[in-house]
Amino acid sequence: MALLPILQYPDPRLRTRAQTVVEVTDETRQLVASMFETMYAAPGVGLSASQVDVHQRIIVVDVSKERNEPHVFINPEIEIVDGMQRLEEGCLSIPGFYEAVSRADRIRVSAMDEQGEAFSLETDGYLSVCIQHECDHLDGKLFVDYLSNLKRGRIRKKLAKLQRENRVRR
Ligand code: K1U
Ligand code: ZN
Repeated sequence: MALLPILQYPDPRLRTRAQTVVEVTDETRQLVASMFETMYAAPGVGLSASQVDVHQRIIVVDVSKERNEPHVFINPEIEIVDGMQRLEEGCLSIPGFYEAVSRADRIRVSAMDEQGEAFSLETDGYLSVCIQHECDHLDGKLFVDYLSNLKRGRIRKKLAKLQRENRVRR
């Protein structure tokens, strides 16, 4: 297992569309273990392989308070079941910024698990939001893309300033 560096917005690699996983191997399972380690350390409630510069369709999620309900989705496909919700979202690639985004409430996700077995899960609320956010990453989409140009521009400027300041301090 290893802590993996997380790409920071506006890194263009975050816009890459991830490839379908053809076979789940020991290498896939090692990547998943490192993604969980990285997500828990950040700390975060989800992480996509895209954010650690591995462009394969893999996401990990754990929205439980006790941090003991890990979910792995390989090649996830989302079907919207019903409803809409609006919750605040953050992103480990855009640290320090939280904004409300409207998304589907109840969804069904079909995917493969770490053994390569197909499964599906129906869920809503925070877990649903987090899965949708992570699946967006696999398509090169970020939560700031749902915001107005004005809000996105402000976030970009503030982040650039913070990144400049960090570079000077080091
Ligand atoms: O994809 C990511 O960058 C992870 C992101 C997931 C997410 C958060 C909120 C709504 C939708 C998706 C994060 O985990 S940001 C950090 C965060 O929300 C958090 C961190 C520690 C404890 C609780 C939440
Ligand atoms: Zn994110």
